[in-house]
Amino acid sequence: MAAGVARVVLFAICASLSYTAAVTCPDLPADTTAAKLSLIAATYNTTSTQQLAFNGTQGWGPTLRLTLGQLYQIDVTNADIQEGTTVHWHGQRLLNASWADGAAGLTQGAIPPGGTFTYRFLAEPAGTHWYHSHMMGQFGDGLRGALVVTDPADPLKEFYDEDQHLMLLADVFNSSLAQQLASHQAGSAPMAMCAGMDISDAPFYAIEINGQSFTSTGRAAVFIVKQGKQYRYRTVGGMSSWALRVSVEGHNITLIALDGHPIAPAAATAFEVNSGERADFVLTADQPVANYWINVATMTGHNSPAILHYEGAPDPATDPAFSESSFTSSFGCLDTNQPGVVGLKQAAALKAGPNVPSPPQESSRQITLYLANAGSNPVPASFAESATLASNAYGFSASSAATLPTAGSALCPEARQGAYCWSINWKVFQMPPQLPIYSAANNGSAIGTAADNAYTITLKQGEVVDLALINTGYMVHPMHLHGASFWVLAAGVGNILAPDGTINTTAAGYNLVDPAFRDMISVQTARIASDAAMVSRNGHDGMGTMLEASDVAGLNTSGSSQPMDSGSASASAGGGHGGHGGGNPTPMQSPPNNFVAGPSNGGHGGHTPMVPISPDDLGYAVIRFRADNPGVWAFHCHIDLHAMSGMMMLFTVAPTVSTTNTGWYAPAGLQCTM
Ligand SMILES: [Cu+2]
Repeated sequence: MAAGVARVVLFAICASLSYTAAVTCPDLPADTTAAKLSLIAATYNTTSTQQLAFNGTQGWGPTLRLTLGQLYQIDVTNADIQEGTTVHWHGQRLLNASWADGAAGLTQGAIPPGGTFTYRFLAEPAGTHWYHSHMMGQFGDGLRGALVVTDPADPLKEFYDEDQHLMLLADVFNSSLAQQLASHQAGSAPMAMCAGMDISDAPFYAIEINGQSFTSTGRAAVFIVKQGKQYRYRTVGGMSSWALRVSVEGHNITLIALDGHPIAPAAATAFEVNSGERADFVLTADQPVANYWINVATMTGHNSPAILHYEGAPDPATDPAFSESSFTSSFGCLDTNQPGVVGLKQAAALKAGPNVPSPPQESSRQITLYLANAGSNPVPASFAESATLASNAYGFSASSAATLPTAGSALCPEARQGAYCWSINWKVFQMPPQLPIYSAANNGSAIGTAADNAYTITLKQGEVVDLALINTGYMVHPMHLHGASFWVLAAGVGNILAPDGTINTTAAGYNLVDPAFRDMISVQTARIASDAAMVSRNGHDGMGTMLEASDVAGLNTSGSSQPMDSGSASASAGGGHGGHGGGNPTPMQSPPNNFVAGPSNGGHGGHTPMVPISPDDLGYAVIRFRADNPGVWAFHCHIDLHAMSGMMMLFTVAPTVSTTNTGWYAPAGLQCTM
């Protein structure tokens, strides 16, 4: 079937990125103090919206509830996934255990079919986290699960009575991530836009909450509460693309943690969550005994709700007011400035909560990272000039800068098709030819040679690093740092850089008192300065020429003949999602007016880069972290299509310890060398 073909295609992509020989992964030497768990990754259903699964479960894999400070040993077996697999423990620090980070091609090779890799790490920090495959495309195809680290001395305990509710959010598709990427590279994928902003480059099919939605499984998730009690909800943004807004009909909520770390309680009517982010909130069941909708909508307004059920209210399964045909299926494009909504514009102002460490008041290293589509976001003149300085703000050599595109000429590297190649500082990430890990086997030596396309910055152990993240386009990028949490010192829209690319800290306006501590930062889009500028937009981040849907009435049906829709046809035939009456609109079949369709890239010849955006209109965030965890750590966009197509880089924290101290090295032979 098409899906099987897609897995082969993905394997081919990986192979081209030097996933060569699969080797066995020896067991870790026994440690009797470790608590033992196991996961099995396997093909699930290649004709459904979920192609892969952990432990054979529909929806998310088993929830791992770990205790803060306990050592865990987790055996991950790959039953039959041909291109291999790995598991990343998203949000876990993995102090001195970079080898167990699960970043395929970076800290370990893929676990081959029939192979088992044993991970071992200390559970910290506490909070709501998750685990997922770190092979490209696989978490969006189903390899994801919740990981909750509980703290017996939870500083948030006073805010809630009950802590049993997990709200696991996922976007599911009728095409694999590999198919979606191929469509973009062929320049034939649909794009969702609102008010000139690029909302998603994945096709909308359905949003699942805890593995359920009217569209994909025929029923909504139900959360049971008892009147008068306060509930902690642990939300995990397991989407591979779509950002979501969550609100509970008739109830306000209070956010108490982001990415597992406490924040000062923040009341909200709704909150937004991007790919990879977690949000804990408290819901007080203080309304009349009844059923209520929990609306979970994309920013284009597609709603896939769950149900809040008070004990004593009618059974929602038989309550006609909560049937598939009775909810609001579309709100239209959502207003990102609506009062009471905590979205990424407001998240920048959220403060640290109890027990969160204060940031170091000074940094010893500043690095500027532009987030751009190398295929269509032109290089600003100031970047092109400052990148050639011997000591530039971008952490690469002047000779490396010579290989970067010049202003206005940005295009994907030859090896990447079309104009779809996301980048950091116009470097399109490619996997290094060898694992760049520090290990006893290579005596602690650093990155392999010929890894220039694997954009890598080496940090000194103990360094305090500021990253200025500059968004040059009209699409949000939820960036994730492995191996450390960071303080969000500043975020907004404007120019925070000096002409040489270094950070103008005055302009950035740091919060050095009580900034939130996170492992995700969703960087705001550039501002569309005027209606005229919006109308004149002649391209966008993801592809070349794009047209507003209102200008291409009738054109949007072109999607039905595109590669990514071949999965649509088979999924429809098998699952029959078309028959849900008043349920969610499915843009693949009936695009709403906020979707636009190709033609797109013109990457070869017809490509027209976007007009540069004024430096005053760029989105930005500045984060600070302490490079105190030796090893190799990925930094990447969590939108999987973006990471897959190049929006990734590496930080390596060089050892200052003696090479005879192998405590943080990969145990010999364990790394499944590529
Ligand atoms: Cu991105």
